[in-house]
Amino acid sequence: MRREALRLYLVTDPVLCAGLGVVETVRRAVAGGVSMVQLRDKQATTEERVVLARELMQVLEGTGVPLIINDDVEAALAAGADGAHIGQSDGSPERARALLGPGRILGLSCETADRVAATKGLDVDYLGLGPVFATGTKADHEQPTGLAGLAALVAATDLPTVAIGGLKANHVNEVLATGADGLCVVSAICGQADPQIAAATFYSSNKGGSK
Ligand code: TZP
Ligand code: MG
Repeated sequence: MRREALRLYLVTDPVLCAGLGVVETVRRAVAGGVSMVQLRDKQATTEERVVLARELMQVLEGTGVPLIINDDVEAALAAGADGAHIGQSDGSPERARALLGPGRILGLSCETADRVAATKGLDVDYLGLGPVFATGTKADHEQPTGLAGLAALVAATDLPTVAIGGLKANHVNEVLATGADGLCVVSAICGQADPQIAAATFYSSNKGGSK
């Protein structure tokens, strides 16, 4: 996969996206510059994820924006999505890669230096690192890394990396300064009045406030 695809990675949340819906949120967010999309719906069945993934693939057709399915390799395969993303308790990366084959994208979440070290030799395409900051979007998330902790995790791998957790448009410069390839966000785009503007704010010169 291209590292640039990780520049602004949108993870969808069906509750936060309830107003516009996941499909319309993604359509607008991609128009605003989102470079990769992950369908994440913890409550859905594999069949429901396949249906939604197919709708999202229509929206993404011709954009070059990859669609990744969270936690559900079978749904990714059945829908013909670009890949899957797994966490530390979602089955082994080896199993996921064996099912996905060599051509699809496999992402893995890592929260600690030990977990990053354990990816050595694994056939994964990118690492999701964090949470960088505490976030209300993920219940029971692990201890936040902070920006310095993120930098240490990035330095411990040659794989492409994307930072996640509590990230807003005003964090772009600090996150990229750690060496991460991009930012992964949920609430900074999902549930925003205009997901296109929310996405575009990340890489515009006006970051919508300073911090
Ligand atoms: N994994 C680690 S933090 C997180 C996930 C899925 C949620 C990030 O959500 P937000 O709203 O961008 O903080
Ligand atoms: Mg998971």
